[in-house]
Amino acid sequence: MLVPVLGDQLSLTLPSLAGADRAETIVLMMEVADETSYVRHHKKKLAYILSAMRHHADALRGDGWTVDYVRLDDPDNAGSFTGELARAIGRHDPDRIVVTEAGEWRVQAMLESWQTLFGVPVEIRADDRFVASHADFAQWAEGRAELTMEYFYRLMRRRTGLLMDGDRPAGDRWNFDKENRKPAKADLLMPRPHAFAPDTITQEVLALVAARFADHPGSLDDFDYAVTAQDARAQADAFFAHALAEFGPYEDAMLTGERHLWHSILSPYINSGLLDPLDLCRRAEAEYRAGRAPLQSVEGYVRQIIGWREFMRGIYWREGPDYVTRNALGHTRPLPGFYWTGDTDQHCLKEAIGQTLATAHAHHIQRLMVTGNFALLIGADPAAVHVWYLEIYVDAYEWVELPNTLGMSQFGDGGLVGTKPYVSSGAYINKMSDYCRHCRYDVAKRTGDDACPFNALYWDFLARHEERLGRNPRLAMPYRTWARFAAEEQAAIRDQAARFLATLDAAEGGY
Ligand code: FAD
Ligand code: DLZ
Ligand code: SF4
Repeated sequence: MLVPVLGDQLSLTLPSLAGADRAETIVLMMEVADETSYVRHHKKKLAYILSAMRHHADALRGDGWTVDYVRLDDPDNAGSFTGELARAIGRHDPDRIVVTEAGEWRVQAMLESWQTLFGVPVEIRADDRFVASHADFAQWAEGRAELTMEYFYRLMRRRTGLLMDGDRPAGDRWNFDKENRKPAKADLLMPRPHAFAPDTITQEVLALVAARFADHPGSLDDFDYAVTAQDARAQADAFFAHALAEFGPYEDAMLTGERHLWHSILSPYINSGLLDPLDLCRRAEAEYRAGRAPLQSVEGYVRQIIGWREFMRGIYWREGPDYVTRNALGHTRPLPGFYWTGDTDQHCLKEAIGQTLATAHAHHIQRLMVTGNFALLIGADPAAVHVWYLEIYVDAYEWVELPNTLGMSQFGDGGLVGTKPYVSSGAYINKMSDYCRHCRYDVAKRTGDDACPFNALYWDFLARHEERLGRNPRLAMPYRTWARFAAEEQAAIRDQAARFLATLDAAEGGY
């Protein structure tokens, strides 16, 4: 029997390995050009995935499996999963193939073609590393006028029993968001994620990536991600011990020079399979039950994982392969070139993009309310925005990145994931961060050479889309404010936005 294990299936308890006889099974792992190049992945993302794959092959061998591992620099490498499977069938002549379903439409289509292509029985098993199966989500969504994450999340809470006291949510409330959303102050005692020094396997991968993917964005310097389940668990331990308690209050805070705040920095490990998301939620609950972390933080953390993460996956598979083409607001502007260089005088963008290029990570509110917000305000093509997020973040796989970017952040799906576009003026960024204090622009101004660009762009966005968004009850307040501006003020704001957009259009780069 042959069991192909893909780069985001690095779990020893993978469904396709369940019940298999180690003596009769070949596990096939493939580094292939198709996967390393379908977008220009950030160099650190490539290094992380390839190193984690190589370490996982060793972990599988340590667990008694025979692993056939194809490296990217193998001169006979066929460059694709299907090409490598053909070669592996030639080597091993398997009586059947068992594989865990893929994480995206593109790869799932490959798995589904194999049986016909090779004339070998192929069993595709459901990925049980999620709480909700595709059928569960479809059943929940069936007949609902709106797919509200909050209601799906409550179902997941009941299903898992997480933070439940009998039939009631712990603390008698499902959601503690109101207590959260605090701005943070720089603090010398702020937790820091572990830095893992590259071992020889990682050093070899770093050299490979530097040589082969020199034209990909991002820096390889100071690579310090965990690449084994053991080290990923050490980072999880550090998060539970030092950061979880403050996770809720500071979830949406941003600070100059502080890349991580109280976030867990575990998404790369969860998404590639090194950590089990449900196990992390249970550990978070145990911290609450033991009185070491407040409910508002633990509930916030659990909601991100069994709420948002599961919900995004449900949307991705429910909406089908053409979800990526949705563009409800008809946006077409290329993404500015500074998304690949960080070379902008808007401090918030410089911080978020600069840290992204350096580390391949940014936390949620930077992704949503800085880079995502700006892209939406300028009317960037959601497909281009999607490609940027897919290539630039270490945790980005299409099933989770696309609904977050095209749906939640760019309103490309017209309100399926979020009921209103996540747009804001500079005021929100000023409230949640110290960025504006370090910026050459004045966040209080709407017009003039030193006015914060987010301000004019925000009102211009609302004015441009009034026909579509003007009746959205969640936008009633800003539309009322816009209507109260004098006609000259409105004209000056729109002129300010037009001049800013013209400058962007005249600049080099972007796609
Ligand atoms: P924490 O802040 O510590 O959160 C805990 C965990 O909750 C995360 O590890 C993650 O597993 C989960 N989580 C939190 N929010 C989300 C969410 N919206 N969707 C899914 N899971 C969530 N997350 C990805 O894993 N991959 C992506 O490609 C991705 N792309 C994004 C694109 C945009 C435009 C936006 C706005 C968000 C995106 N997110 C993505 C969600 C979120 O930004 C990251 O999960 C988070 O920043 C990861 O860092 P962390 O592990 O420190 O998270
Ligand atoms: C993202 C990625 C990259 C960059 N490289 C590989 C690879 O060489 N081999 C592999 O098995 N997987 C890789 N991956 C992850 C796959 O793209 C991932 O399994 C799919 O996105 C899931 O559908
Ligand atoms: Fe960003 Fe505007 Fe604040 Fe500058 S003033 S950091 S551009 S929000």
